[in-house]
Amino acid sequence: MAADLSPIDKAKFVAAKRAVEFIEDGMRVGLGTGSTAAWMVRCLAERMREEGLRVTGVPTSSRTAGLARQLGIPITSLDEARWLDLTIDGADEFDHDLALIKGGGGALLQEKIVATASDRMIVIADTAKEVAQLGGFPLPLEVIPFGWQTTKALIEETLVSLEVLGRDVTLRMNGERPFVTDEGNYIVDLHLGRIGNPRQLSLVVNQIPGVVENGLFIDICDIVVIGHGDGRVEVR
Ligand code: ABF
Repeated sequence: MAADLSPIDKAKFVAAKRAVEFIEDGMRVGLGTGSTAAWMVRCLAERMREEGLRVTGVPTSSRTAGLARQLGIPITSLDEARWLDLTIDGADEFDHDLALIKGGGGALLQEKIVATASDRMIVIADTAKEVAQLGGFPLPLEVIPFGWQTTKALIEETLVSLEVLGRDVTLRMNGERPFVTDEGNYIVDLHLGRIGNPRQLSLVVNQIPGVVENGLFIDICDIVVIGHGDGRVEVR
């Protein structure tokens, strides 16, 4: 599976492969979204084929559901599973407290619900995702389409009141149209540069009417598995 991979894909692959070793027979597992998580789904399918491992997956997006079905991994809904043993997902950034920015792929809402409903969450990442301070990657907020421009203005006002420095807030587009999430919502991206107090920001933006959820994952991730381009893996 790993033949002829670029260093970045190799890093994602080795992190995914190592994380899949945490999965035990009979587990209910949250399946993340993104290119690193896609490697994890492939590695899981391989273990299930080769070792007869039985797992039920709960996908965090229609994309991941499609991939899992294609690879023969049994999937169910979170409502059916209720509680999960483990979720494995990618991230856009992680810091030394294992706080994360997620949602670059637009699946942050399902990802946060599924990760929160799991006994443990493992993030798989390449070395480029590690940062001293979150915020270099734009922070996604999922917003209801109704009145989104008002919601965006309220977000901007909130950033001013918090004295957040970078305050560029943009609607995520898909060509000429707004990007639409699996839940039918829009995403606005906050280009902040750095986030001084992620916990405060996460609580405050979620109070704004029209904001459904934000991409800060705090006290949710338990372990980060970091892949290097030369095939080394670190578990933290
Ligand atoms: C998901 O996919 C996200 O929350 C994050 O935005 C993205 C990471 O993608 P990749 O693994 O392709 O870098 O995990």
